[in-house]
Amino acid sequence: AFLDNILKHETFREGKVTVNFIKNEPKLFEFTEPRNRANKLITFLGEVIVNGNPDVKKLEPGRILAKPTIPSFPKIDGHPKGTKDLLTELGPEQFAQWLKAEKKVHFTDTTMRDAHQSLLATRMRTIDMMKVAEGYAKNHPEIFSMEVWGGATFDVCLRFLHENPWERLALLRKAMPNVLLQMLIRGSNGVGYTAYPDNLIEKFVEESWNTGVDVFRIFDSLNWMKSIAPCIEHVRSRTGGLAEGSICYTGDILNPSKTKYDLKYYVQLAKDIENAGAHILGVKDMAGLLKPNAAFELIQALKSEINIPVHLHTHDTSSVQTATYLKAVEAGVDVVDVALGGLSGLTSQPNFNSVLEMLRFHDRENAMNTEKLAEYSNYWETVRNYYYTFESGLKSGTGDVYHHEIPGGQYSNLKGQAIALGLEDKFTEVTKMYAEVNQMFGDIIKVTPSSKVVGDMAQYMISNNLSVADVMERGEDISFPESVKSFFRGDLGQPVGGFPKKLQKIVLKDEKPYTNRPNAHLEPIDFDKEFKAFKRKFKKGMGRELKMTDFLSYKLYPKVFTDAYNNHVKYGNLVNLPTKNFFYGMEVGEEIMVELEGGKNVLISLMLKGEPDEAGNVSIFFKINGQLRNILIKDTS
Ligand code: 3PY
Ligand code: ZN
Repeated sequence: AFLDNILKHETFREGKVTVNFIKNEPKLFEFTEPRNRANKLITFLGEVIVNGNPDVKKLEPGRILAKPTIPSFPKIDGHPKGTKDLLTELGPEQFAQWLKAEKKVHFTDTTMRDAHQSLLATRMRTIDMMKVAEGYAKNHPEIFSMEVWGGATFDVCLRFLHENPWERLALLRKAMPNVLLQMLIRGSNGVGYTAYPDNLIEKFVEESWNTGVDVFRIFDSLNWMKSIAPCIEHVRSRTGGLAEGSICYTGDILNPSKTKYDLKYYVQLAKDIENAGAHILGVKDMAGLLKPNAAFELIQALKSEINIPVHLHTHDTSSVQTATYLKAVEAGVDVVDVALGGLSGLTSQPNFNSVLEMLRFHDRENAMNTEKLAEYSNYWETVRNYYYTFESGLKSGTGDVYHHEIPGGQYSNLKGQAIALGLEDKFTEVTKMYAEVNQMFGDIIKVTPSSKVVGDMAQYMISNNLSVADVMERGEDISFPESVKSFFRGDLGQPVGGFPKKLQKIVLKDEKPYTNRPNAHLEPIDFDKEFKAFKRKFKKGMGRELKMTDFLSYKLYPKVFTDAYNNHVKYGNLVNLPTKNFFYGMEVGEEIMVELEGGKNVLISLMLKGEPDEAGNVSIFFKINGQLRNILIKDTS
């Protein structure tokens, strides 16, 4: 490539080469793609081979990572007509009416978002989704929607997977052009953990639609309409998609002593969401607290009090949520969320394959090819094994969830942390403290990010041996976790019934909380000016022009984006690296085919891995398309 650069150089071709030619022409060292890309790729592989992927433990000896079987699909041009086609044809308002008039129950498949967020710490990589995306959309065009984006996936893509979340969305859109793609958005908190300027969220919604999102499930972690309503408005004004305004369900409407979140409360909130312009009402049971009989009452009331379709989401932490779906179906729910068998159950969604069987011959049955779906379930079960280091260790359902009310995603995280620290026996203590902190905070809605505040406080109290009484009595001397201060300051909005005043004073000391929208305190983004500055700052580029979507990633997560950018400059695009090699490197003698950005394939084999020399450098020999390449990697272990 170096010689190639010399031969192609103007000075050389014109015969004007002097002794300093090579020294003065840094361009000669800029190797053209794809050689440069392959070099970057083996640099990453070398790092993982020598030092491991910092995100995982080394592959445990003896663990077999079997090759998953990809289900076959009809080799047809184009995709069979699905819900996305219907949305295009009808527009969101009429589409919602169509959905409401449907007799059969519909399904959202969460496998590619919430299921792996809740079971595998959100680590599912794009390549494993792409292997089945096209076939799935061709085999199952009758699916209502595929939840594929938002929630924690955005952050984790950038932070841990070295992937661009926007690119994931665009790829999935291309593979599944016929069915609705769905995302989860945390109202004014977007896909982050704090409030952002309104015009940033607006732009984010617009670009999400442009890249591929059709259904926006919008919630607020305190059920605060002032955070939900503006986001519904963004969807209505900036996209042709569906705004699914959602209520987060907590407590138990069947329990007469729990009066804060009763049926009346939920029905009123649903009406507010409908009045704010939502096309669909989401009922987001993030902890899986909605019991079967409560579901019947709630869904029946909602169906009679509002005029938009109702979409139910739950987590199977208790392991009885399939019964909840049966009751909800009988009460007239329009859509329910399920995950393919291999990634279902426990803190994830109920099992799609089993829910279909449960409803076979029911008068609201939505018949699907269950044999084919079983093949997809098997695919995910095999793929799941590659992510075994992210499993939480949870083995069975738990009835305790009705007491501590910890959301599915958070529960597996906390449990995993406790197991990793050898504090499994302390986990019960953490969950009990979580419930106590919730009461101390005034019994709040707990879902990202408010759930994180409760979790942080519970862990802080356990590790500092503090009781609720200690906090209330000697709180002046306690320096509270940052997230707790921020919550009581009003950064996440206002909880139902307001903040407990005494505790708020203890936490904030002399700081004054605000009571209006946190966004009102944030300067709007000057897109023209800041986007230009952004392009200057990251001018090394990513082998392509920087886009508005990159800028949005940066504004949402400045540090995470900057790290991801630097990684990209160093390692290139890693999205096509097989998952086994991304996490666990390569074995000597192993040979892999990787598609480089731009479509070229390279064959990479690991020939030899040396021992660290005196300086700690390890020499690694690869073959790239048959040519030997040697790199040195510093052993930092
Ligand atoms: C998220 O906000 O990521 C959630 O999944 C909340 O349940
Ligand atoms: Zn969920």
